[in-house]
Amino acid sequence: MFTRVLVANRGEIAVRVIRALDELGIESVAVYSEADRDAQHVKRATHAYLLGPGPAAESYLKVDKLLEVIAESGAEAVHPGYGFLAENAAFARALEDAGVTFIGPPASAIDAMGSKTKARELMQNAGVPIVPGTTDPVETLEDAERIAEEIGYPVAVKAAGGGGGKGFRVALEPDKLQDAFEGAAREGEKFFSDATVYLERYLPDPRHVEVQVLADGEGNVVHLGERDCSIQRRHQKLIEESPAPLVDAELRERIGKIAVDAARAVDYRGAGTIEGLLSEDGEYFFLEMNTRVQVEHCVTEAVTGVDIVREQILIAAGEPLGFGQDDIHWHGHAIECRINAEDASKNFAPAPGTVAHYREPSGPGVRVDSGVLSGSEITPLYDPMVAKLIVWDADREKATRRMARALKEFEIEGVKTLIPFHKAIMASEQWAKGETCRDLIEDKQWLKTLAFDAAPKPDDGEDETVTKDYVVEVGGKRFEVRVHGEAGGAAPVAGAAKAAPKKRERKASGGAGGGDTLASPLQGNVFKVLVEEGAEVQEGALVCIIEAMKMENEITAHKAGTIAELPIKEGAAVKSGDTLAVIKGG
Ligand code: MV4
Repeated sequence: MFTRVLVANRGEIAVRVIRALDELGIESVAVYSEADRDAQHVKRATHAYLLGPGPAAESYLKVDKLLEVIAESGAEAVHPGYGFLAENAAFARALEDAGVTFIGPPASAIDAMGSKTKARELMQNAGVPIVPGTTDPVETLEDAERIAEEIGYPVAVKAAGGGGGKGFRVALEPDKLQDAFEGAAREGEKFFSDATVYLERYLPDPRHVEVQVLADGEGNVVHLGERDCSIQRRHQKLIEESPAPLVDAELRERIGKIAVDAARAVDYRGAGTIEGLLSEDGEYFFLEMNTRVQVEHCVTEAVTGVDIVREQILIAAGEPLGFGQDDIHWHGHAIECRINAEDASKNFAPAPGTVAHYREPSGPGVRVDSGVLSGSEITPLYDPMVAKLIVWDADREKATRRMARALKEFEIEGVKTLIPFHKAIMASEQWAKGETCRDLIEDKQWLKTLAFDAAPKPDDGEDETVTKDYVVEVGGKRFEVRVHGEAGGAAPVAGAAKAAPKKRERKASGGAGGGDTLASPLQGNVFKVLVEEGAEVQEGALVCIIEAMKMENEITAHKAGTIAELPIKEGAAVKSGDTLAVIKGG
């Protein structure tokens, strides 16, 4: 067994891995960027080393620096978590060359699954069902047009280097194919330096159902059942659950076998996930394999009792699996909500900031995996997840009530999060019926109802408005009241405060700067400008796309009118509060 393991990641997954190491009696080595000096993963690890400046390219992605730290710390193995270097075959090989164990699959399996066209061909040869379409790259638009006719519209165009929905476009009809083809290629080039695309039949309203597998070095492969991750927003999963609402024991066995076959076909070792689509008529198709631990692994842990991260470490240390397929039993129902620093009412705009107050829910059946504490900064440098809230209960309905209860207990102040969104989904009829909730997530009017309480206006030097919470007792009954009043004026509640209450809430991080000005709700780079000066726009029309926190954020017009000013350029940086457009009239 290892005596010291380096965790090449940050945030909640680094904490998760450190916990598993601690339970195995293994020392942990954390690494961190300058932005993460006070992070929880750094505090919890046995040892910690600075990698470099905040941007991931100068810290968490810097292979040379990591290799230096690995050597200096004496770590014998590296756990990559998810994201960053987790699916980087070159990193896995560099470790191997340095005589260090990569806690993950062989580099050859990462490579095999990294190219989606190669993976589709391998899977087809292994008898794993793939979505009908091409296994070879589609070189030209003319080829695409011919093949799309054979497949039949609508077709999905996907980037071969992609995955997780990056470089995924749909052409509903022939005259939309060029846009889809070029869009997917452009995104593939941008994110993966690979403009290769392939075509698939587009399945209407499928479920995203994925199967967790574990494989040891002795040829034992087991599956831990499925997770349903159909509730997504722009290919970011928001809610996951296990078991999947539409999967019974028979289907579980069938897709479990498909997943085991897929893993065997690439000589897999460690924990991996077969992602697939379950069509409306119950057909299951392989989509791609994730060769790492996933964000949503916790729901599988809850229903099987298997500690997936511990198993990863044991397998990498050369131990055989301590159980077979017949030892795996599923019990109850688990749901995970990703608590992102995002404002669902503003089209899921990122809402970075400082977590002023933080208190996690607890009680029966509740697990919180998080990397933050009160005072932590959610920076636009990394992904926006503040915490994962996972609940378990005997069945789906009970688990739903437990999730609603835990969401109510969760106290996060200073940054806007998806808590109101999750509360609304848990209370919805669609969720109760086990639907994908796509109609809700894409409904701008519904999302607007999730708006946060109005925050005070920025200080304009004159009649500043402040918000303060008070507890009052009326006839012995306790009430919590929120008072919006003038800062310099008389105390809004008699006797409650002598001095003017201090401004407590952070300035609203979204929406218009007031009047005609459309202000940027976030810091990022202008990816695309979709209007011109002088153009007429409707309220809600797409004005521009700002790339931040690895996401493309659609910024829409806050009112109807004419674009009078448009001081933005594609590729340029914008700060939160910068004017994106001035819209006059309307
Ligand atoms: C698809 C699809 C329909 N047909 N592929 C790919 C990445 C993943 N994030 C979702 N992906 C999809 N691939 C074909 N051929 C529909 C989706 C899809 C989806 C699937 C299940 C549940 C929710 C979804 C949300 C968006 C897209």
